[in-house]
Amino acid sequence: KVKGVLFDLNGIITDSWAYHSRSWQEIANQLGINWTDELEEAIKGRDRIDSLNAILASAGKADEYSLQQKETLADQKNEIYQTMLDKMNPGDILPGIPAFLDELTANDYQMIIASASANAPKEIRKLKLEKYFPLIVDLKTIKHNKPAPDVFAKAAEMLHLLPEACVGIDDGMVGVESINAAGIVSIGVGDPQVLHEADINFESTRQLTLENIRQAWPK
Ligand code: B16
Ligand code: MG
Repeated sequence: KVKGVLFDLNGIITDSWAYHSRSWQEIANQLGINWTDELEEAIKGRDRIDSLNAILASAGKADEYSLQQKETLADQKNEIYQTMLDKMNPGDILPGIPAFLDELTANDYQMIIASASANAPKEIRKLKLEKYFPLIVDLKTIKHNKPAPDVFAKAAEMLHLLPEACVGIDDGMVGVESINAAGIVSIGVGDPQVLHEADINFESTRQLTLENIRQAWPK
């Protein structure tokens, strides 16, 4: 029986993926790298340095930058993102999420944030969701970020639940991969063709209800 729900943050709780994307596009522009839909999907949910490496690799430029130059670029991206983050408020919570969080709380499910983002605690504060998410996986306690299983495996462990007692929700390919690798039922929210590896697909966060999940996954 499912007792715990593990939430990705960017793209599930809030649409800050759009801000991440815009920040990276500014960096790509600056480097003269062409932005494509494929690139966008490939980096969705990847951590900062992995995202930068994927952007550089897409233009065959991965070897042209030293580690230090890459760190500087990653810092620049985070500065752009942080400026956007300053304006984040509860109005930026995605549709359907407040009702879903209340429904889960009323039905005694446990909840935790399993995000690849170092900015997750700040975003939860900005969105005023600390009441639902006193627990956020601390990236310092894991070895490998998504798509490795660590983030979601750690989230289940922090709830003192076995993987089979949890479901994980993510909007990125690497996130769905991470959930699956942890042996947890995966819900992919977004384009089902992109997130075809997910056990359950929803096109929008509006569809996140207990009833819809039970119908899609009767086990
Ligand atoms: P930061 P999620 C991910 O968050 C974002 O989707 C991804 O675009 C970002 O690069 C990554 O966090 C790292 O974020 O630069 O803030 O540490 O979707 O896993 O909640
Ligand atoms: Mg995400």
